Amino acid sequence: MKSLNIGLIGYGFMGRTHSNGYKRVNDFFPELKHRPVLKAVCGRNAEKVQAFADQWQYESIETDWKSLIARDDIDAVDICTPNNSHAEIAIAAAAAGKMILCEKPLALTPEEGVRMCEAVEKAGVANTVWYNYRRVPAVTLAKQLIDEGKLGTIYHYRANFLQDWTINEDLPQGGEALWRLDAAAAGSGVTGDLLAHCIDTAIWLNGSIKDVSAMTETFVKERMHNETGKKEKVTIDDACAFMCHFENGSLGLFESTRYARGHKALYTLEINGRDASIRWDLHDLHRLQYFDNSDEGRLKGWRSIHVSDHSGDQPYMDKWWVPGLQIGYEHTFVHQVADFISSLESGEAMHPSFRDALETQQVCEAVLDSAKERAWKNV
Ligand code: 4PW
Repeated sequence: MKSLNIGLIGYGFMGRTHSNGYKRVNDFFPELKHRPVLKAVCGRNAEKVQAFADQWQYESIETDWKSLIARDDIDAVDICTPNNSHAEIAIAAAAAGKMILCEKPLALTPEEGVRMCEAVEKAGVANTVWYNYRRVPAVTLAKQLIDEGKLGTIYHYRANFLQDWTINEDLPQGGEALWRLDAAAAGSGVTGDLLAHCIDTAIWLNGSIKDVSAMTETFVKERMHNETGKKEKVTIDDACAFMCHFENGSLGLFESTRYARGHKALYTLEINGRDASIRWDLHDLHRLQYFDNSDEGRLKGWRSIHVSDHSGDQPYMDKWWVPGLQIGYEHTFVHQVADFISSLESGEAMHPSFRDALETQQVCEAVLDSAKERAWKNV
């Protein structure tokens, strides 16, 4: 068994999901020949980063990401920092010859994304972006059914990502804890944070997006800064909806908001083809809803497929428990680590790569431009 030494930069919510993936992968994917080793975790606050290292059993800590990248004992750099530092860290890590696993969205802008792609491609280092929902078994099954042509010509693609955690007007913005509410750190609001997931899955399942027409809204115009205590203008989009044309001729409708009272993290998608339709819902993530128009008339109806088959026919599920038992959100990260290691071993390309994530970034940019200019925008 070879070691794959991981250097994690940033240790918030995503640092935990990734660390869990590294720790569990070999237990459930015994065929892999590499074992991730939690070599070092990096953060600016030594005390807090040490506490994280102790909890998750990282061997060492760093307080400067440049020192982490310079270490000879790090093979892969995992970037879990706010979005405005992805480009600088990734470009330096690529120059140091490190493999890179980067949190989504890839960058603040497509320009940054292009430089990141050029850096990893020039260095020839393995790279991926954590668009984890591709690796929900039911979503991967949807991909297989679409690729096999079971849906026939696709007419409609619609997706929502709904949350409600910023409705409170007294919620502060910015700083280390609430950087997702600061456009300078995050790039955008729901567009880059939530719709980016929907766009990544959509491009993967249904191909490229040609043009978009969007609207965004910022419902609460001013918030107190989390660290300075001063009231400041809110710079992010609180909600965004857009329609689009896909290159394959189908129409897309996307909506995301953090103002949908009652919804904490509801990602849903539906795809309608000539011959069949597919529906999926993150809150029922092990189920794929499927309507097949070739079913016998009296039995025709939506099937609710519980994706838990153990025979190997349903993606990833043979790795887990026994038929009928399900898995959850955290397993998507275990799957991404497994696929990343397996791509290193087989030499097959890993997806989503930085290049794939750049396409999502370009759609996000077109969406934000379209909303600003109130006009259709080509991607
Ligand atoms: O990437 C997204 C996050 O920023 C996640 O998939 C869900 O929404 C959970 O937290 C936020």
